[in-house]
Amino acid sequence: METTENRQTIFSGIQPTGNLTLGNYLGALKNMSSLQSAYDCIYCVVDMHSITVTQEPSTLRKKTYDLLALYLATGLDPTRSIIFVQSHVSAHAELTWVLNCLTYMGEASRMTQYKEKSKQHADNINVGLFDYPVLMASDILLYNTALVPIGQDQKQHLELARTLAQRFNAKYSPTFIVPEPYIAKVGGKIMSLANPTKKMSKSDVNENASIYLTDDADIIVRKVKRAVTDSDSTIRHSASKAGISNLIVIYSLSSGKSIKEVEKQFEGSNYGIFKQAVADSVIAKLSPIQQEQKRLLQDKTYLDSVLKEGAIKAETLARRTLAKVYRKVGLIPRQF
Ligand code: ATP
Ligand code: LTN
Repeated sequence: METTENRQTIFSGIQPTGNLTLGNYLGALKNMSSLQSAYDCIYCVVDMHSITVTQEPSTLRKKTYDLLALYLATGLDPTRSIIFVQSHVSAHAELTWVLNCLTYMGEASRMTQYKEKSKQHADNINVGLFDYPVLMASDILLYNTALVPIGQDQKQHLELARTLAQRFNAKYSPTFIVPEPYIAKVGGKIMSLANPTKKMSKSDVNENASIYLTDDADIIVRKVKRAVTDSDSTIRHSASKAGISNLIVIYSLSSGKSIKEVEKQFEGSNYGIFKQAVADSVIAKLSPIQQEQKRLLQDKTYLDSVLKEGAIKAETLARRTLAKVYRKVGLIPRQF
């Protein structure tokens, strides 16, 4: 990692569960990759977050490698960034314990994601699910993170991380950097194709609601053509045209054109022509990523070497912070 004194640190993570969607790519992965040129980046596969809902162990193992390969295929570069799996650095769980003791039941209960997931998994509302945002705060705070690229849905969790950092700093002494969210102006919330007032989500049960990063060209064309739009026929970005606006954002991000340019390009076109162009630009973006991911998954030795190197580097940084935290709260240093 080319560390220079004045580069800020970025930390972000994605859970290795569900089928990642175009929303994950445009809202998170794409930015994670481009930020590498200006920041020291740390990117984590947050497998411990995944087990807050029931997981089949063999599927979780497979999905962890799938996500790692996807990270690399979208351009995350282990020679420039630290790329690792959360459970390989035990300091994440250890800092969570300390931060738990500074987190109020009330503030954790107010988390929207906790409330939603509790409804979705009513038979398994476990303490881990409740504690999810504290583990996320630990991920971030261990690395002196200045900026956290996330989608809009994670803003509330980041707010809690900020609160916990400030609370710890005030109670003991300045220790943690108070992190800022980094939310893309365009693409921070890609909407569902089936219901454009709802976020495109990898846990949506309706398969037509999301474009999965594994979808082939035919499926992408079919899903985009079926995307819910209004009965008007102008291709214009506006609050009253949620479906078309979402497709404009998707086209804009996958083609690299601004919203204005897209509106201009399709002035006078109909929805059919526009939808085909959206599908084509998504396919052009995703297909090289899919091929590279497939190639990488055949090279387990390489993937394991990336994980090893990433964990060693992350461990060194995380231990340093954890030791400081333990000392400040009054836990005596161990003697071996
Ligand atoms: P779930 O629906 O199971 O909660 P998710 O689709 O939100 O999952 P996460 O693993 O929680 O996926 O998110 C990974 C990253 O992708 C996060 O930074 C999240 O904010 C971002 N993200 C997820 N969905 C979208 C979306 N529709 N638009 C933009 N960013 C998104
Ligand atoms: N909660 C996040 C995933 C996540 C994360 C993080 C994101 C876990 N730890 C640290 C940024 C920084 C999610 O569901 N997208």
